[in-house]
Amino acid sequence: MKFHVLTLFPDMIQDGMNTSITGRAVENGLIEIHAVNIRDYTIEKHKKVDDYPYGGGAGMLMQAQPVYDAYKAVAGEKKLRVVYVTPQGRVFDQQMAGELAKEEELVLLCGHYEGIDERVLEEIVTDYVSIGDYVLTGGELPAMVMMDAISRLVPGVLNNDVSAEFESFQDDLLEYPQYSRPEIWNGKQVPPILLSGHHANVEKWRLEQSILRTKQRRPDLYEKWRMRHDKGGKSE
Ligand code: 4G4
Repeated sequence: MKFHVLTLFPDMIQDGMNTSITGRAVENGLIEIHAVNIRDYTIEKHKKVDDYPYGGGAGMLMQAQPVYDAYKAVAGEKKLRVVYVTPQGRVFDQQMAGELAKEEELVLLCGHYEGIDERVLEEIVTDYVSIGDYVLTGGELPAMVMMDAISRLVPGVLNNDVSAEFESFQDDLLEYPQYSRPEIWNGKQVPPILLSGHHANVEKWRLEQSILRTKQRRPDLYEKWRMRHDKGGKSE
C-alpha cells in the first residue's frame, strides 16, 4: 500500500508513521509513506499558500493552485482515490478501513486554517471522510489515524493472522478481556478457564465475554451484531 499525503506539515506525517508497527511496516516495504509538502508547489513568490475567504469571515483558506499542483505531481495521469479528511465527511469506521485497504495507492489531503478553496476539492476529491464529530487544527492526525487503521489490514503488517479481522463472526463485537503473567496480581486471579488448557471452552468464554461487554459498553454495536446474527427477534 502506497500512501501519498498532501500536507503543509510533512515532517509530522513522516515522524508519526515511522514509529512503532507502521514504522516497521515501512522498513519492511509493506507500506510506503510519501508526504508531499503543498508549500513546495506554490507559485507565489513568498511561498504563501493561504488567503482570505471571499465574502469575508474568520480565518484563512488554503488556495486552490498549490493543492492542485501537488496533487498533479503525485497522480500524473493516474486515476487515484483522493480522501479529503474533513469534519464534513462520512465517519470513518472499520468497514471503510477495509475498503480503502484494497487500493494499491491512496492520496490523503490534509486541510489547515479554515479549510481549502472549494473549486480544487470539486476537481480532485473522490471521498470526504471524517474520523469523528470533533474539530482539530489540521487534517494530519486524522490522516494518520486512517493510515494506521488501513495499514494493520495489509497482510504481514501485524504478526498475527489479520484475515481473522474480516471474519464476520466477531464483527461488531468488542474484544474480550485479556490477561498475562502473573497469575495473581494485586490479589486478582486470572479467570481459571484461561488456565485450563481447554481450547474450545476458552473460545466459548471469550465469545460470551465479547457479547456481554458489547451489550454493556456499546449497546449500539450490540444491536447491530444481534440483527446481523438474526437472533429471531426474540428478546434475551
Ligand atoms: C478541512 C476543513 C478533520 C480540514 C476544515 C480535519 C477534524 C477532522 C480541517 C478543517 C480537521 C475530522 C481546520 C476545521 C482540519 N478536524 N473530524 N481539521 N478545520 O476528521
